[in-house]
Amino acid sequence: MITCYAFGNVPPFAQGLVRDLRVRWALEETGTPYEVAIVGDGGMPRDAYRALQPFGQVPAIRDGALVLFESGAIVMHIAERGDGLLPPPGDRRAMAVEWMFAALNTVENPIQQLMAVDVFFARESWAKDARPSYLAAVEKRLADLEQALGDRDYLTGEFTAADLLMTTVLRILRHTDVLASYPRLAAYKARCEERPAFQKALADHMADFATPAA
Ligand SMILES: N[C@@H](CCC(=O)N[C@@H](CS)C(=O)NCC(=O)O)C(=O)O
Repeated sequence: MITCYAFGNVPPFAQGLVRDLRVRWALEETGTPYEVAIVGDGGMPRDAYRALQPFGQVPAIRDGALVLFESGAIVMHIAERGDGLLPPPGDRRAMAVEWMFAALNTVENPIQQLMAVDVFFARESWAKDARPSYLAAVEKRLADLEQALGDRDYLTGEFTAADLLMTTVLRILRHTDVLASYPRLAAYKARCEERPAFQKALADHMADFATPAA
């Protein structure tokens, strides 16, 4: 049985975005049995948790003797052991893995930076000055991503772990209306979010917070 570590409480802006959602979604898609262990807020003390996750961040998982951190590595691990998130080894799998890295390295970085100036540093004057350039960087990535997606339903044609990760990355923009300018991306994100596995993962993720968003 896999144990997925998640925070017991986060501010409302983060609920529905915390990266254990990626892990829960992958576990649900593959039908992998799992349990959730809460970190902090009456669960596992955060100091002790650092033995599992060197940066004190979630997610991490325990799978037998294996402890893993980094949401991308965890999703890859789950996808390799279950069915439905990665094609068999070969060219199609390589392309799915390519898009997993694109989601986390190329698309998430500018989106996370925009989130930082909008939320974490919202009161700083430098953040207000810098926002237009952070926004422009996001818009450039989204335009290129929409172009690359073309008229396909999913990044490589079939739903894979890459779409799972990309969807959770695009969700980080929910405090803005940026995605509305990219209708094919917005439809792509909605298509992925409609999946029953995502809906179950999101409901459970939200239910675990001690202080739910109003
Ligand atoms: N690259 C890491 C990022 C993990 C991460 O940033 N986790 C956030 C929650 S979504 C966290 O634990 N933040 C608390 C902190 O950094 O202290 C991953 O994908 O797992």
